[in-house]
Amino acid sequence: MPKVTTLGQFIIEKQADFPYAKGELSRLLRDIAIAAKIVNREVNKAGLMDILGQAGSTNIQGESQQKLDIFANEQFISALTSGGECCIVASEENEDIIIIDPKDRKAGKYVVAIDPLDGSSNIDVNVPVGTIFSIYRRKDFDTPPGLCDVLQKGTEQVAAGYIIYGSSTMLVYTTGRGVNGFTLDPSIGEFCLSHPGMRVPEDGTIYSINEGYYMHFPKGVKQYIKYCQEEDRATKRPYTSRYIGSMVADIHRNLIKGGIFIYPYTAATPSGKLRLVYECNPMAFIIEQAGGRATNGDKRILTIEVEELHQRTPVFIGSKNMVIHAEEFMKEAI
Ligand code: AHM
Ligand code: MG
Repeated sequence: MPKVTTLGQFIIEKQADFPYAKGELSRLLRDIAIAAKIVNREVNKAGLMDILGQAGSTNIQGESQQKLDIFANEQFISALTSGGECCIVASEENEDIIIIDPKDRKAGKYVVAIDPLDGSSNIDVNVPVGTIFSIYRRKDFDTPPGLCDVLQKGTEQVAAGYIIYGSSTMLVYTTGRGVNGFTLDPSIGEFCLSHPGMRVPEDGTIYSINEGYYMHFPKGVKQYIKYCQEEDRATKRPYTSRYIGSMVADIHRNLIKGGIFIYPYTAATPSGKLRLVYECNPMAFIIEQAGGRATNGDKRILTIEVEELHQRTPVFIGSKNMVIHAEEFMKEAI
C-alpha cells in the first residue's frame, strides 16, 4: 500500500524546521483544517438546499438554514477563537477585527486574516469556491492586541493558504518553505499530501481576467490582452482565456498549469476589487513561494503598506515571465 501522509502528520514533521516553535502554529493550521472540513461538508450539500430548505428558512429538522458564507465565517471564527493560539481574527465578512481577549497581554501570539468563502456567488451554480487565510505573528507584545497587529505588510506573513472546494477539496499552504497541497479523502476524512513542493511554471499560456470590463481597463492591460490574442507560433499564442470568477480556483489552476490572473484597476474601481489583507497578500505569498510573481502592475504585492483593513489593490499574479511581461505593457502605456 502506498504511504499516505496526512496533513496532521506533515505539520508535525515540519515543526522540526522551526526549532523554537512550541507547536502553536501547527495547532492553528490544524484548527483551520478542521473548520475547512465542516465547511466542505456544507458546501457539498449546497445543491440540496431546494430540497432541505432555502437559506433563511427552516429545514425539515426544524433548524434554521444559514447562508453558506455566514456559516463559513462562523465556523472559522469559532475554530480560531477557541484554539487559544490566536489573539485576533480579521474576516472579510466582518467590518472590524475580532480581538479575542482585549485585556490579555499574554493572549495567543498569532493573528489570522481570513476570507471564509471567496466567490460565494458561484455556489448557486456549482462552481468552485474557496477559503483564503493568512497568519501573522503579533507585532507588539507589550500592548494589548489591536489593529496595528493586523495592518502588517505581506512580507511579515508566517503562513498562508487556501482551501478550494472543487471537484475535489484541496488545502494548499506555505510557511515560507515552499508550497504543499493536500487533497481531502472523504472516505477517511483526512487531507492527504497529494501535491508536494508545488511550483508554478515560469511561462504559461493561460490568461485569466474578466474581459467584460475591457472598455474600462487601463491601456496597458488592453494592450496585453491583445498581445495574448495575437497569433504567434514561437510564443504559443494565441493564449487560452480561462476565467472562473472565483479567485482561488483561477489561481489554483494557473499554479498547476502556468498562467496569469489579472484583476486591474478600472474607472469604476480605481483600486481594483480584490482585498489586500484577505485575498492578495496570502495568494501572493503562496505564488511567490511556488516560484511565481505577484505585483499590482508595478510594485510587489507583499511590500504594499497596509493602511486599512479592507484595502483593495489591483493584482497581476502567476507565472513569473507572464507577470513581468504584463508589467512591461503597463509601464509602456503610461
Ligand atoms: P467576493 O470576495 O465578494 O467573493 O469577491 C471576490 C471574487 C473573486 O473570487 C473573483 O476573482 C472576483 O471576485 C470576481 O469578480 P468579477 O465578477 O468582478 O470578475
Ligand atoms: Mg473574497
